[in-house]
Amino acid sequence: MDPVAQFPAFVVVTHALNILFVTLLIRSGIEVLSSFPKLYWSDGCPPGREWLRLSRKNYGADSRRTWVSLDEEEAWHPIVALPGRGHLGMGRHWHFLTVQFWVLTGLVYITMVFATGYWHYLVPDHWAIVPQAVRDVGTYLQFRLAPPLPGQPFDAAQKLTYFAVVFLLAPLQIASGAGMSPAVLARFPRYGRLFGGKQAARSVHFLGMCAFCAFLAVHVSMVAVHGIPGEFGKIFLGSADAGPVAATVTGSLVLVVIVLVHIAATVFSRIRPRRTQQLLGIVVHRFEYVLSRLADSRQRYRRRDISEYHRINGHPPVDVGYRELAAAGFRDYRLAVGGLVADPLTLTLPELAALGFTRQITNHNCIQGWNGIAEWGGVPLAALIDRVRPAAGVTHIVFYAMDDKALTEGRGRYGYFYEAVPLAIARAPQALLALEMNGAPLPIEHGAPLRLRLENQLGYKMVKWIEAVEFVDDIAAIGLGQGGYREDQLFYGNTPGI
Ligand SMILES: Nc1nc2c(c(=O)[nH]1)N[C@H]1C(S)=C(S)[C@@H](COP(=O)(O)O)O[C@H]1N2
Ligand SMILES: [Mo]
Repeated sequence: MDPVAQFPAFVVVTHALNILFVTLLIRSGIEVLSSFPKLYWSDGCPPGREWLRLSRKNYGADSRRTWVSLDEEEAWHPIVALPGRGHLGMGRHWHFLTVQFWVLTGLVYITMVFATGYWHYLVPDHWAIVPQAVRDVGTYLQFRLAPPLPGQPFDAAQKLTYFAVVFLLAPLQIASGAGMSPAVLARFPRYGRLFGGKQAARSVHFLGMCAFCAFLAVHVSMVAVHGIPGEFGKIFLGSADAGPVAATVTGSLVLVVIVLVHIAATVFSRIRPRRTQQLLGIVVHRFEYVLSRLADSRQRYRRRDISEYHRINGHPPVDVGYRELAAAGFRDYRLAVGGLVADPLTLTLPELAALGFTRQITNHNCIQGWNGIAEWGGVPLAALIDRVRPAAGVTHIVFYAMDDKALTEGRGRYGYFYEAVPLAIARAPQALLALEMNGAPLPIEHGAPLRLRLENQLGYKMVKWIEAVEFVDDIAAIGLGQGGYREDQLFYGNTPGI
């Protein structure tokens, strides 16, 4: 096969798929970014310390009006974000669906590259390629075409760039992406430290995305410079001898199909969000559940890692009943534990604490992207589970909260906050019913008198202001049936390990 005249079929196919997947990843990633359009280098995300803020909204650490992280969300246009206009849950589903196919495509590509000997055209074998590449760039800057390396399809600048994208940038994006997953961070805290923490991983991931965009811009303009019919023939038909019309038509068709997939994904997500959540969930929820099951939390941060500032999400309950409880120091608070258990219970806070008390310093990851490290003190959930003895068929534990979102949020949503947690995840190490934060009783805004800690999950599973706990064998009839308030109302996944 003459590599100069044609690309092998595996390159043609994986290249086309790659255009689709990378553009889907960029748009859905931008959607995720829009929910917390601030970037930090250090964990804790103190307001005002971001190195980049893509939002006019700016809340200070000492703001008089209480604000929550949901207020920081932006809504960006569907042209840049998938699906756009502030649909974090959907953006995540697209991102985590696409990434699986992208990684798969990448694995097939890499395997073929090495199996076919194609790697000779991709992997530099001599340092001389660096000055050569610099010279090529100079040539292009003089509006002349750089010659390909002898007997190879690419010029030196091209070869070096493709090598960097395939073997450095793509792995960096995968690694920094994993460096943001609560399950990965919980199971392998050292891995997180490799990047300098979750926020640094997030910043690297963002900069990697910028690098991909820059590559795309240059790559596309170089295609235009070299001549579209010829380049389209090579990369979409695998042949430099294809007629210019056939090449241009085929290449354009592939691109049109890719644009149509984007439009379909955007429109479908917006008009059928529940269907999208469920369909994409077939892959994504399962992946997140398996990850959550495999990655037990083993966090042991030091006292000096504790974040000076810890963001809040969710406004406290506003009803008289809660305010009276709080005013009396929660002396009259009772936790009701029932459902499919042998020994239903009602516990005062001291009775609950008597089931066993531990402390842990762990990292809290909100779905929006911020994090914070704190010490949590309370009762291992396993102790409560063992105390009430669940029936054989129990699948989930449901935690009901005291905040009615219709009253506290003002976004037209309604209903009391709740989350259902699969039994296996509720039993996992470091699953805690927290009564204390950083050595003091839980502050009101962080969930007083009792909140959940599930240290390998995202923040929204960790119900604050818990009122009751129910053991169930089915979640379909609870709320809107998706496994939690945020799953019901914002289409999030229900065992978020990423
Ligand atoms: N009852 C209740 N619990 C809740 C929420 C809420 O709105 N209501 N928000 C969740 C979300 S999205 C996050 S990130 C965490 C935030 O915890 P923090 O405010 O203590 O930082 O609480 C979770 N628990
Ligand atoms: Mo959150």
